[in-house]
Amino acid sequence: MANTVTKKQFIEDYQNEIQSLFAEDVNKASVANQYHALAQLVKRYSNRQWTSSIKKYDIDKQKQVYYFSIEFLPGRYLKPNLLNMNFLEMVREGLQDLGLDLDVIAEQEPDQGLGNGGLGRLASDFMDSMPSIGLAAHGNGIRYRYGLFRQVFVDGYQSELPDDWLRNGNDWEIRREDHAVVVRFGGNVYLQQTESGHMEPVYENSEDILAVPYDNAMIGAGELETNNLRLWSAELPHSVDNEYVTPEVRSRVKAICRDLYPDDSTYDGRILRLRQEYFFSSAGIQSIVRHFLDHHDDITELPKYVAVHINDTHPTLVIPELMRILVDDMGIDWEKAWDITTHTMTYTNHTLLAEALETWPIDAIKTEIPRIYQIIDEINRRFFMEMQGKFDDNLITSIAPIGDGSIRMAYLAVIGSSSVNGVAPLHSDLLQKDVLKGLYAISPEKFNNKTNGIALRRYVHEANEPLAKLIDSKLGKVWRDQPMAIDGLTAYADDDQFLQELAKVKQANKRAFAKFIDDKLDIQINTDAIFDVQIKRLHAYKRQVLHLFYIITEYHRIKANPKADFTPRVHIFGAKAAPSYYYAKSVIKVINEVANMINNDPEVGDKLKVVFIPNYSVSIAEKIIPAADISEQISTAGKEASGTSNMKLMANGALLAATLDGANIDIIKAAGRENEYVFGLTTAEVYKYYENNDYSAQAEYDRNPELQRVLNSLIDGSIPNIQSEGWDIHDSMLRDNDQYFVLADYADYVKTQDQISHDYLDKKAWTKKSLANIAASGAFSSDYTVARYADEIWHAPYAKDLQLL
Ligand code: 26Q
Repeated sequence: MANTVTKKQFIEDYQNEIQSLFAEDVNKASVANQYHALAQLVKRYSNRQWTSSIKKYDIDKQKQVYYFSIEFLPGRYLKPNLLNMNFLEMVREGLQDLGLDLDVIAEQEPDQGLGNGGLGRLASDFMDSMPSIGLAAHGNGIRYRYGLFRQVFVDGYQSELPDDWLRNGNDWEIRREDHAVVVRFGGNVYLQQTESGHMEPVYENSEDILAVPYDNAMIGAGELETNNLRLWSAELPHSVDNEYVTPEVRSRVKAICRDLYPDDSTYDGRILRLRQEYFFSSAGIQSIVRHFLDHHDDITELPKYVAVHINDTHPTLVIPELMRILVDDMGIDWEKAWDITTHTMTYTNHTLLAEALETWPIDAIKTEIPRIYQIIDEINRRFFMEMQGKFDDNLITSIAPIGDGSIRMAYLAVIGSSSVNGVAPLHSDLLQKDVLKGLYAISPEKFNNKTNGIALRRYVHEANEPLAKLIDSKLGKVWRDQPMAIDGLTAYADDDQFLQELAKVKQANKRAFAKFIDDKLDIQINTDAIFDVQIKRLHAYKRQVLHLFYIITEYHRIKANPKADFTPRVHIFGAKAAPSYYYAKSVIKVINEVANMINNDPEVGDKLKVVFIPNYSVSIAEKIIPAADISEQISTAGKEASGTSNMKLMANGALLAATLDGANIDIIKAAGRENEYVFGLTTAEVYKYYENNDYSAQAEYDRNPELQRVLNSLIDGSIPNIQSEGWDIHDSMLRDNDQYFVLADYADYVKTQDQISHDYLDKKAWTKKSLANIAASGAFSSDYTVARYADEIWHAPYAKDLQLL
């Protein structure tokens, strides 16, 4: 039931909240305290719905979904929560009456950056959509003491500082020590026969760690339902006499939840990461089984009432952990336990990069979680037994959970689940044909696609209020509730007045963004320029260098011909590099130095600016996206599983400059190719180069003088203040034969960018394209995505009548 609170009531409650928390009057309180009190009050308002959702799920025995993810990237909660409670306007006005500004107060909230990028943010978008469609689905993750590092630039180089997000406390969470569970690591384990005849494990010298949950309300739109995001924190068990605990033991426990691993692209088999994975997998499964048994008698009915989702391979240990509980703790036979487990588990893959597939050395698993090792070994043994005779031995060996001295997490996840999905049609297709080919051969029925989606409430309704209100003025509010209804905007494609209003909204957003950049970085940008945006993690396959090469090309052209016509551009980057990713850090340095060179060249003036915004985060994304004209989605075809910034930017009226990769393909289909800028090699062409092994970066270089000038400029001293970084890029292109086909796509990219510069001058035609993108964005609402997961993967009911496509 949605809350109703009048403005008058809110003002009184808020004054009381500040009084009781801080013993001062509203206007005397610091902005920080104004924020804390507001968050506390919103939490109080929302708690009633939370309790009632959870109670109702239990009474109705509604199927519960548990979404396990080692990362969640919520950003801020205040405004999205107010929006979903339908309190945004009321609170804004109430605060105004008190002489306060909601937007100023909201800026006080630290981002919760408990994720690296796309995967973690997708999990948080799902957390918004699930209660919004009335689906009983809860998150399970880790409460990292420090989130993703804070990025600063020192002399153009990335430097990493700790993200101390909990310094002033977290107003949203509730610590629930009464729901803590013990997670067991290490020691020795052997099996002993019990009196009743079954084998029971006996543990010696194990390390017992207390997992304490912190619960966070996930408030659905209109407060349809409120679900739980449970983040676990590691502590010493109370049974351990604290006085006798050595500092070493204490710090081993603390280490588990201290840091988020900041690498999202290359697999790094550090033991602490394995401990993190088992820690939250075990804690989550224990608490699910405990809760289930409080409300049900028959554990064999688990798959009917519970679905456990494995978000990428990081939580794969939920599979052997559930087996352990069923077999060891509950005395269920293996076959029955395996049947329960495989019908409960479902898995999503998020990557096509071979180097990112997780494997763990057998020895590491044996040492850290010996009983889990025995269980995986048994899963592996039975897998061989079941498959032998049915399939070729080489095939079986190549896809077994254990092989080459390692546990292969993706294979274990597929074998232990009833569903395996990719995150865009191309990606799902390549999983079947390439990455998981062998497993597809033995169980094709498990494989399916679920195209990613985004929380339009955050990225449009909240982050771009002027656009949302303009849409309301034509369509009413129906599109907020039924996102596909936004395609009603196509009726205004020839309405000059509407197009002008739309252009005005974009212009106002660009001015607001320009002010932000001026205040923050002291860079002045021309709001008549094309705002050309690339915001995502820094990775070779995402090809920020291709974008950089175009910028250098533009610069060379201006210098060669300073008087020529030029459509002004502002190139905007936001990107963090993994601290150990040497090449990515060189790219950051070079972009920063090219920015310095261009931004300070009086001959360039207002025509060209390059802005690299440090510390890209969810809250910064919310400032950039509404102001974007061009969305750079230029990964090598066949490498980006889906992408999600592509969807966020199109929903805000940016046009794609894109390769045919990931969900770009689906966006292009939905909005119409004539409304995007598509270029570059196709996946088939890329694979052909792999097969024939006949790609020559040198040949690309040799045939294109403009490209030669770009590459030469990296190493001939013309970019001030770079050292070996220019060579790093140059070498990756010519010495290492350009693994990601940057040079192959350069000419087509430049041509496409030039077309953009030309087309932008026709304001009306441009705005029409922008409108086509906005009107096509409804299909990418994560409300639909989670509804499809619910229908086709989890078989879980939800209340909302969403007209599915
Ligand atoms: C693995 C092992 C050890 C340490 C870290 C990791 C790790 C951490 C994060 C591996 C991968 C990630 C994140 C991957 C990711 O964000 N993938 C993106 O997922 C998006 C949502 O599906 C897609 O849109 C993107 O295409 C995909 O790159």
